[in-house]
Amino acid sequence: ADGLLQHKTTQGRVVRNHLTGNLGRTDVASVTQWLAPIVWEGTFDSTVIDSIYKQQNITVATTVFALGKYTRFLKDFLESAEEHYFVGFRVHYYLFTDQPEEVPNVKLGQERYLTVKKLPSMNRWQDISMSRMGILEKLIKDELASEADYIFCLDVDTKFHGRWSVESLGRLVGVIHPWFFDAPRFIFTYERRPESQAYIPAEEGDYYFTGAAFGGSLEDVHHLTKTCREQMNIDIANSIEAIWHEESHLNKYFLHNKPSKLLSPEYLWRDISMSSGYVKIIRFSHVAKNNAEVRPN
Ligand code: 2GW
Ligand code: MN
Repeated sequence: ADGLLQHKTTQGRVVRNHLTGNLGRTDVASVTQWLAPIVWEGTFDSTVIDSIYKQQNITVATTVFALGKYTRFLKDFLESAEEHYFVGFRVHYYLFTDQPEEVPNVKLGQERYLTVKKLPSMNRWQDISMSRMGILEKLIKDELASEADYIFCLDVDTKFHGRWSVESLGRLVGVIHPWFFDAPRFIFTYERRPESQAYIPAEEGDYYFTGAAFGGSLEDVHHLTKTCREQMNIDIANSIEAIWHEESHLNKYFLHNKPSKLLSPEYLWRDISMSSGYVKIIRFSHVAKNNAEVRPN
């Protein structure tokens, strides 16, 4: 009887048909109201999805900024990425720093590349964080077109602990903020002042996304970074700074430009000492950092 319900794929793997599919989660939503998948452990088959992308010869540009004392995070970031991030696929890191001499010498695997770009030092950390949008906009436009297919933009005070790979790819990809994935909308820390371009009214908004990780196709991420940069410039002209800086503008952008794929907080957890029954595997997390020690002001 099982023969009717199953068939063999070309790889010879037995899969169930659409009526008896064995993938999925019942404890968390794995699709949005606009039918974008929300990627959780248990919602995809890594062997199947790897074999699809293996045929495509893709390059994933990955940007990270490390200015001032944040260069200390680079070693763990890069070493853990080499262990867990798009393993077996071509990755090109673009690392922006004011101190190229502090970039550690991390051994990269085959088809893994690192380009270091020098930036001037900045005094205000809010400027570091917010200037990323304009710098990424320019990188994508001037350099990436013939170099990469997808891009992810990541915080550096982070580390990989588990697989982050092709299951995360999509046209426009947002990561649900680990503090708010189980919170009701009124808790979300969207910008609430109508004077800011990042303003989101109380009755709007679907998810609260982190600024620490986002990505997608070059075209879509270019439009995202350009829009956020423009909106932040309008705010500057109006002498207002959004509560969570470019993260607030990113959330506004995603409200009107729905991500085509969402990544669960497995893809940016708070720090590994924290746990949640929903998060079966921590793939990427913030590292616990001593703010007083690493932040200049
Ligand atoms: C220095 C003082 C205070 C805060 C940040 C910095 C700082 C940040 C720095 O001295 N050098 C530096 O390279 N950065 C870069 O900015 C670095 O890539 C870092 O990961 C990123 C964001 O700063 P971070 O990680 O300290 O902020 P979080 O983890 O509290 O970030 C969330 O909120 C930010 C906006 O306020 C961003 O949206 C960020 O993406 C979010 O994760
Ligand atoms: Mn961070």
